[in-house]
Parts: sequence; C-alpha cells; structure tokens
Amino acid sequence: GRKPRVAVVFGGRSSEHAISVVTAGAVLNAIDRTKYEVLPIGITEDGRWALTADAPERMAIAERRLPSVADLAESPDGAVMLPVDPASREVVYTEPGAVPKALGDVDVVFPMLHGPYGEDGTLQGLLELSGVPYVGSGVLASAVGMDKEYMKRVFTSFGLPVGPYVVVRPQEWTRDPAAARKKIVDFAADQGWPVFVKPARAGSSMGITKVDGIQGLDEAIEEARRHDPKIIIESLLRGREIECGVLEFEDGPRASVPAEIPPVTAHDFYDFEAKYIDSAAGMVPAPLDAEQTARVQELAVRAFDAASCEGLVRADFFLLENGEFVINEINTMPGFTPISMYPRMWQESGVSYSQLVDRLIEAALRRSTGLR
Ligand code: G1L
Repeated sequence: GRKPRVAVVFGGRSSEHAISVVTAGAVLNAIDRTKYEVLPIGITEDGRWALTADAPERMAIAERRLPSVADLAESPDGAVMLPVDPASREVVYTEPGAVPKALGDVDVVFPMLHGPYGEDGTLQGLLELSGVPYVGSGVLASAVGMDKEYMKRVFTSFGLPVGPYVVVRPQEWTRDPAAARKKIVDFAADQGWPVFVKPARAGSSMGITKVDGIQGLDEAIEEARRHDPKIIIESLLRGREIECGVLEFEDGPRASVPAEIPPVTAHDFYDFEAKYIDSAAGMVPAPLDAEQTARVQELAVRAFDAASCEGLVRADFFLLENGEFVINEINTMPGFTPISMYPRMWQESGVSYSQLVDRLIEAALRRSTGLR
C-alpha cells in the first residue's frame, strides 16, 4: 500500500521556537523517504498552524539569523497558512476541517514543541482525541516530566533516590506568606545554602535562581513565581553530572552509554542554551567504571518505567562524592539535534541519528496497533 505519512509538528509559541525549527530540519533530513512520506507542520510564534514547504535546508541557522516558521510559511513555494486565530477565546473554525483534516490524513505525528502546550502532555492529549499515533511519551509521562514535584514523588514511590527539596504551592502565599517563606528558610538552614529556587513546571531553565543566602531569597521566589505559581526549592548536590539515554526497542527500553556534563564555569548551572546548542561540551562516554555505568543505566531504565515513558527519555543524575547516584530529572523531549547529548549517547552506543528517528517512528506505529 502507500507509505505511512509522518507529520513533523514544530515551532510554536515558545522561547525555543528556533531550536525546534532547527531540530525539525535535522529530523526531516534523517527520515527515510523511501519508507515514509513527510508532512512538515509549523506553528508560528503567534500560534498559527501552517503546512510548510519540505525544505530542511531553510531550517538551519544561517549567518546571524535564526530560522522561524513565519519565514518558512511566507515563502513562495506552496506554503498554506491554516487560518486559526490564537488571540480569540472563542472556538474559531478553520476553513472547514483544516487542522483536523491535515492531522487526519497522517499516520503518525512527530511532536517537536517545547514547553507548555508541547511537551507537557496537552498536545499529546489532542493527538489522543484525534486518534493519531505519535512519537514519544503519552499524556501522563509528558505531564510528569514537566512537573518537578510530581517527578520526584513518582521516583520516590518507585524507590529511586532523589535529592532534598521542598514545594511551595500558590495557596500557601495567599493563606500565610510568612509561613511559606519560613518553610524555605528552614529548608535552607537544614540543608545548607545555596539552594536553587525553581518554577515547578517549566520547559527549560528559565526562572531558576541559585541563592547563596537569605538576602537573595525574595527576588528568587518572585522570579520563579513569574513562570509558575508553584515553586520548588532544591539543595545544591555536590558531585558529577551524569546523563543516560533510554530508547524503546522491540523488547523494551534499553539504556545508552552514559555521558558526563563537565562543570560549567561561565554559567551557574547548565542553562537551556548549553542544553540544546553547546552540547558538544559533554563527554561521551562518561569516564565511569563498569559498575557505575551499569548502575546508572539500571536507574535510567527504572526512571523510564516509573514515569511510564514511551519511545525515549533522557535521565539526568548526580554522582555524589559518596559514590551514590541521585536522579535529578527526566526529559521526555531532550535536545535532539545530531550534536545534542541524547543522539550523541546513542551514536556511541551503535544507533545512528537516522536509526534513532526510524526506531522512534516504528515504536509509535507499533503502539498504535495496541493499547498504550
Ligand atoms: F518525538 C520525540 F522523539 F519524542 C522527541 C520530540 C522532540 C524528542 C525530542 C524532541 N525535542 C524537541 O523537540 C526540542 C528539544 C527541539 C524541543 Cl522540546
């Protein structure tokens, strides 16, 4: 019969719009065209859906210019803008059936949107309702992966070691702000400064502050709450940063060779630029002994299972000075350019970038024929 049609959905209303476009370009380049038909669907920075030209060469970083969906869609070669008004609170009907039709004709979606409405499970929910299979984790794992509190609760309940933390919910500030603040001060007194003050749900490292003492606390809290009314406070874990990729094979998830992220000097922590762009800095494989490697791989697969991930996940750890691994977080949509850590870890494990893309599509198509 005809080739399965893969829709790559990218761009979106996110600070990482351009990274998504660049990554989608790499994925479009890697998809085996003898096996699949490809439909690139871009979402502009103001939220309009567009069927863009299949032109990966225009999705790379050019001199001093980041690619965008608007640029792709406004090109002369056959782009079709689907008229969806993002500003309206009303249900806006597109040209009869425009978005559903574009999605209805595809066999699998490769979602490449960052942050809220992309990797937090909402797009996955829309795809579930549309009955279209998609690459990667479902609604639950995506939402868990986006919420640092629930991530830790899930890990803990599955026996995975997590670092010390405290959560402050929005109602705690309205009910008793002094008590909410004291909760954080007591935590820091207990665990020691510095602490990291973070929005509980955020795609990247935005809104995160490292706080060295009580004098910097209020500003850090305000900054985190600008991104999410729920915040989480974590203590600094001294140790090495180790990452491990997990990929779903026919017989279940397997772990890649782990990598080590060297301590960053220019930034206080591994920020989102470093995460998605300067990933060449990571050491693959991480210089670990056989026992440490086996241990972190086991924990990574257990994290994948604990959060009921599908397709892939990148699990990030600290290797503490006492030799124990602590899981920091999982990322259901890790940096995914050919030079990002996740693809590099699999490259080193014998799975090339195009094989990775192929395995992910195959896993999504396999799932579509059974219960998730
Ligand atoms: F679909 C996958 F494979 F699950 C997938 C989708 C998106 C993996 C990684 C990504 N990553 C990205 O889209 C991004 C890093 C460009 C933004 Cl989240």
